Amino acid sequence: RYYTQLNGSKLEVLYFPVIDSTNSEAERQLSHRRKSPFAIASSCQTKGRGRLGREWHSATADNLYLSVGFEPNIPPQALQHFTLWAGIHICRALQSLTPNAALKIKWPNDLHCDGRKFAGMLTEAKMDADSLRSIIFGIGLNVNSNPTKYPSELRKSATSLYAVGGKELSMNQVAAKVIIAIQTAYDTCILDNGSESLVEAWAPLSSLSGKTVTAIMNNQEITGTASGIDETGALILIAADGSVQKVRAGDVTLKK
Ligand code: BT5
Repeated sequence: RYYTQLNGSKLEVLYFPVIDSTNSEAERQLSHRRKSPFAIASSCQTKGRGRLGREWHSATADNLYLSVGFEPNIPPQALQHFTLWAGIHICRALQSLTPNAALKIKWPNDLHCDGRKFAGMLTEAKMDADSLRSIIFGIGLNVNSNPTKYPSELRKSATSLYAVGGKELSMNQVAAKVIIAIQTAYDTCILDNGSESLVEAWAPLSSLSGKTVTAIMNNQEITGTASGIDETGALILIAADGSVQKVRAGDVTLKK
C-alpha cells in the first residue's frame, strides 16, 4: 500500500502485482466502501479491457495499469469532458519525462507519439437516479516495455515511453505523475475550478489536427480534415466541400 501526496492530502494507492483489471478492482473496492478517491495500480492484468469489449494487451512486463475511483455525487453532465481533460493533464505530465518526443492525444481516448499508441484511457461511470454515483478512470500505459515484444497485431500500431524517449523511466515516478494529473483533471472538470478552456488546452496536443481522417456517423463514412474540438468535446471535421461535421462519439481513423 502506497500513498501519493496531493495538495496536502494523501491518496491511497493499492498495488497488485497481478489483477484481472484495475477498473474491475476499483469497482470491487467501491462496493466494499473503500474511501474515495483511491488508486489501484498493477504490473499485469489478465483481463484488461478497452472500450466496446475490446481487449487491452496487459501481459508485457514493465507497463503500468492504473485506475482511480471517485464518488462525486453530482449531475452527470459534469463528467462529460473528464476523459478529455485527463488526456490533456496526463500528456503534459508525461511530456516532462520525454522532452525529445512530442506526446499527443488522438481523439478521444488514446495517447500517441509518432502516430503510434502508447496509452489508452477508459472512463466508466455508475448512476444513481440523476446523479453520478461513481467514476472509475483507468489508463493502460506502455512505459518501459519494448514494442517489438508485443503481440504481432500491435507491433506496428503500439509504442512505449521507453521506445519514444530512449530511456528507462522510474515506474513510481510515472505512476505518481499520472495520479496527480488525473486528480488535476477531476478538479478542473468535475469541481469546475479551472480557468483554462478545453478547446484551447486541447489544440496544441491534438495528433489529428490538419490530417485527413474518416469517421462513421449514422452508419455513413465521412471524410474530412480534422481541426480541433469544440466546447462540447466533439471533433470538428472540415469536408472537401467546406462543410463542417462534428463527430461526437466513436473513433476516427487516419485516411491512408
Ligand atoms: C482503450 O480502449 O484504449 C482503453 C484502454 C484502457 C486500459 C486500461 S488498463 C487499466 C484499466 N483497466 C482495464 O481493464 N482497462 C483500463 P480502445 O479505445 O477500445 O482501444 C483498444 C485497442 O487498443 C485494441 O483493440 C488494440 O488495437 C489497441 N491496444 C490494445 N492493447 C494495447 C497496448 N498495450 N498498447 C497499444 N495499443 C493497444
